[in-house]
Amino acid sequence: MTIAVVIPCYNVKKHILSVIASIGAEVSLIYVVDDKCPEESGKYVEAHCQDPRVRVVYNPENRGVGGATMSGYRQAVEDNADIVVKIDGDGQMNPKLIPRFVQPIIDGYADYTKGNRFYSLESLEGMPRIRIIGNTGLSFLSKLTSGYWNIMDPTNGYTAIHSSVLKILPLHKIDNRYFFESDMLFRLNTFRAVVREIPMEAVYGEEKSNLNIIRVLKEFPRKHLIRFFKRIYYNYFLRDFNVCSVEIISGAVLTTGGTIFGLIHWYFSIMRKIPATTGTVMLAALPVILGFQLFLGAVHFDVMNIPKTPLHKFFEPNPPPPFPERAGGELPSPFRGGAGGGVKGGFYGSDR
Ligand SMILES: Nc1nc2c(ncn2[C@@H]2O[C@H](COP(=O)(O)OP(=O)(O)OP(=O)(O)O)[C@@H](O)[C@H]2O)c(=O)[nH]1
Ligand SMILES: [Mg+2]
Repeated sequence: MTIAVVIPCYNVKKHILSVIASIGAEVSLIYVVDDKCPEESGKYVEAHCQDPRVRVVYNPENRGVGGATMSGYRQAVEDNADIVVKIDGDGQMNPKLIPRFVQPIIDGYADYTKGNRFYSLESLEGMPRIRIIGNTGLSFLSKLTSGYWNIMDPTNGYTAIHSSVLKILPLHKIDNRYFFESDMLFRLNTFRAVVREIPMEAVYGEEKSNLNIIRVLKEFPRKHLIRFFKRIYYNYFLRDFNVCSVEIISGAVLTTGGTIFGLIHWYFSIMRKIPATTGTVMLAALPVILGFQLFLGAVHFDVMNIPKTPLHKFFEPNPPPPFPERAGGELPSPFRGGAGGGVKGGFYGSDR
């Protein structure tokens, strides 16, 4: 199992060597991605770091944290890494936690793991208040957009991914700037990859924040909205058509129909100064109420529809032989214990 670490670097000269030095022996490849860094972090690492695992990748132009991470991902896939971890170069992410992030993937419980700074309430004390409020709002938006209703802290950049899943992701389509972590979640959901969260603490030290809140507020809601509609279209109309799709269509027809009917009759009753009859009011209100209930049903379906069977297992180079070929030709039963029998690691388990 080859574990690689990608470190996007932009003005992190002060921290990068100590970040690399704290990466444990479980990691065999380290990609330092110089994102056209004005401080030339890449050259600095080449000159001052003797670690044989380190390789510096240079972006020809500044692409942002997402673009830098993608360059590292591509190189790691090319070098046949099995799991690729991403940590920042500014020392905010403790490399000692890497084993925590890769273990669920090795054990077959996840395709992608990401940090969550909201587990420990104590650790939140160190987080700037504006960031807590912003993150809570963004987390809810991200649940809608990505379909991972169980995931908090979507902008957390401490992540690990199985390379088989990395290979099927359209890396060129993923957002290059700060939206990239949220975009990753959206893309992962379109493949029904399993995402798990790892509790972690963020360190907010003396480093200067590069995050522009005004830009985030301007950019994120629009990007989330576009991806939300894409996800609904992909998951409920293109790839599947199920009870949720019917609820969405009938909910939309009933609420818009009821609203239009109600507004027209409201207008006429005001113009003619004649109050609408109970029947007219009912004909407007009932479809709106029913439509809203149908939307609620669709949301409930979507929340229950979180992917649960890890995807990377299906890409194993040597999949287990079909059941009858196993020990003694006897059919293993999931209801019988013992060697060779039953379901292993939940691979063949239900997805729902
Ligand atoms: N700001 C910025 N960071 C980049 C860029 N390219 C790569 N990075 C790296 O991406 C990582 C995350 O960037 P940060 O600016 O620290 O983002 P953040 O951790 O979400 O925000 P802070 O809390 O302000 O540190 C760091 O390792 C940067 O060095 C870029 O163009 N701009
Ligand atoms: Mg940072």
